[in-house]
Amino acid sequence: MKKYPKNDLLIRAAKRKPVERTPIWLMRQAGRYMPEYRKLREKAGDFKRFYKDVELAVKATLLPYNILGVDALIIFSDILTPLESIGMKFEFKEGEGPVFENPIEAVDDIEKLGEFDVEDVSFVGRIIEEVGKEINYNLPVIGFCGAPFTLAAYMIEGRTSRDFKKTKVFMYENPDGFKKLLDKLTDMLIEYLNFQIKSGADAVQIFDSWAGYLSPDDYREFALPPIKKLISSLKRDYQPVIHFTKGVAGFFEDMITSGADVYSVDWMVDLKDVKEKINGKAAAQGNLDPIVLYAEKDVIKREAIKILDKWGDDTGHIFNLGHGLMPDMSVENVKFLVDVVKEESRR
Ligand code: 1CP
Repeated sequence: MKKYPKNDLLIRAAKRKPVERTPIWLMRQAGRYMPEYRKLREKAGDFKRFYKDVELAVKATLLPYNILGVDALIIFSDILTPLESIGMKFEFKEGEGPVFENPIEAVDDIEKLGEFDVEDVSFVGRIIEEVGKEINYNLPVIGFCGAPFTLAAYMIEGRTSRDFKKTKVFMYENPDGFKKLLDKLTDMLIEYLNFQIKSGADAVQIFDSWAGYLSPDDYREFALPPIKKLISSLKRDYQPVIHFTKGVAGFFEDMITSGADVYSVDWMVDLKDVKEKINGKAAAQGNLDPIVLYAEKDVIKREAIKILDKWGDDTGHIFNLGHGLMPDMSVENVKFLVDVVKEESRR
């Protein structure tokens, strides 16, 4: 039976209910910057084997629980995890990231994609269940997925990109075909996130990491509608939805119509403006520049307090970075940030 988490600060902040202090967790909190992570990674051999191995993935998820003392655990997986089920073939190459064997090159390739079968990702459900049990339901467990646009971009580029040339040319030349792909991914993600919630996820985050490369018009036409459909199709009880977009400054007003409980923003927007624009209708997450963590501790403290002050004492803020932790960051500095936020945000 699913249990409600004992420390529910994140859920309360997401629902704008009173909190004693600001909850904090960090994107990419289980990652290469931790020596313990690197050991698990070595044991697994390759990254895909790592996230499919329930025992190892649970251990990775738990690392920030024991080492950092964060207020939520995001399951160890990847946004690309469900894509194998629909026939996408990819590997994670050392130093390169994901590389696809069969990227989408033409509208015909979309028709050839298979049907999503949630059984193919049953390991994700087991990881969520096991993490909950391991921590005796002390903290919320966050499930996640990539947003339809961001996943489509990986499928078309076939690898990491800095300009999304193939994706955009495909989108401009075949807008209907591109929307067909987004629809297909949206249906898959509805099933995938509902499965994660059913397996015990206490919150879900949608990562639209690359939508910030779109013009506001294209964001409204292509990226936003599938997210609205995804969020409105989730069967949830108390579980909040967190919607993350990187590079959101140009269309923040549009983003906040997606229907999420929490909007996760990067450091290129001012949290004070975010609060004003949200106007009490949702919560926000973010938005420390991760680079701050390379600086001296007094700088980390000063910049963290600056963010806390921008939101003020009201509930509705979840502290996080504007994007993920990097592999060469110091665990000591990351832990220091967590401690500072817990201490300085006490009401
Ligand atoms: O070498 C390794 O050990 C693999 C590095 C790695 C890790 C630790 C990858 C490959 N994925 C992950 C885990 C991961 N990915 C998590 C786990 C939970 C946590 O946050 O601790 C999450 C939430 C993700 C999500 C993810 N994967 C995103 C969205 C977040 C973001 O950073 O914007 C994206 C874009 C990916 C794709 C991906 N997977 C891995 C890499 C190196 C990349 C990025 C490649 C690129 O820049 O395009």
